[in-house]
Amino acid sequence: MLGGEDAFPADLAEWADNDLDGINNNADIDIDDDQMPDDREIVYGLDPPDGRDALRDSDGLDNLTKY
Ligand SMILES: [Ca+2]
Ligand SMILES: [Ca+2]
Ligand SMILES: [Ca+2]
Ligand SMILES: [Ca+2]
Repeated sequence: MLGGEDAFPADLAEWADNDLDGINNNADIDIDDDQMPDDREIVYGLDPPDGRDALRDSDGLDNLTKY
């Protein structure tokens, strides 16, 4: 959970855009643009705002390939 951080406090519909792709985090299914949806990152125990973790794995296969 990213609780509480709102970069646009004046606009309740506007939230931080973590990956700066023009889609606010609350509407963006992939907030780090690593091509793995955030819900899938959570399933794999990854960090949705971390754009590098989809390519980081312990078994030699990157998580993006497995996805
Ligand atoms: Ca975004
Ligand atoms: Ca992602
Ligand atoms: Ca995105
Ligand atoms: Ca990630």
